[in-house]
Amino acid sequence: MNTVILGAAGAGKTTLAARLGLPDRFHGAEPLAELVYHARGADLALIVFDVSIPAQVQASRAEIVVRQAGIERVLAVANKMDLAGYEYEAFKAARTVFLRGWSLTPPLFVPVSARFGDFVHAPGNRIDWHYGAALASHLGLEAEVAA
Ligand SMILES: Nc1nc2c(ncn2[C@@H]2O[C@H](COP(=O)(O)OP(=O)(O)OP(=O)(O)O)[C@@H](O)[C@H]2O)c(=O)[nH]1
Ligand SMILES: [Mg+2]
Repeated sequence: MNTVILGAAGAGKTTLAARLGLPDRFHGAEPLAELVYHARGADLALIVFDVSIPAQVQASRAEIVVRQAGIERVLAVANKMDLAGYEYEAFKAARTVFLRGWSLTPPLFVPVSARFGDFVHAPGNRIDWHYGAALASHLGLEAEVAA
């Protein structure tokens, strides 16, 4: 699967890419046309945002890239949950702000801490209110992780 990681500068893209073994192509502040050009052909976009910073504008930028590059699948990665005490309320509030900048069908949101690994390869025990799969499962990386 060809995956691109989008998101604001400093949102945690490099940290997450390293954990998942994915290419880390963007720093977040590139012109949109450049992002679109390099994201073409991707099957999946991970849109990483920092839950401690309002992500509305970043969501809009990412949405343009996703649409213009023709990327079919999107996952919104609510990162730095550790900074928010792993609290559900913080996740919900950050997701609401993200969605203010998003007009396509809402993506699936996965709360993670790229720094500490919660919900990256496995859920862990600190985010106990989210019942979805860890990111790696969504990316079909389980086999490689287990190997
Ligand atoms: N507390 C916390 N810090 C994080 C987390 N993920 C990343 N960071 C920190 O946030 C800073 C930016 O992380 P990067 O992974 O470099 O973010 P980036 O999106 O690649 O940044 P640019 O490439 O500069 O756009 C670094 O100091 C990371 O250690 C996280 O889950 N929790
Ligand atoms: Mg980076």
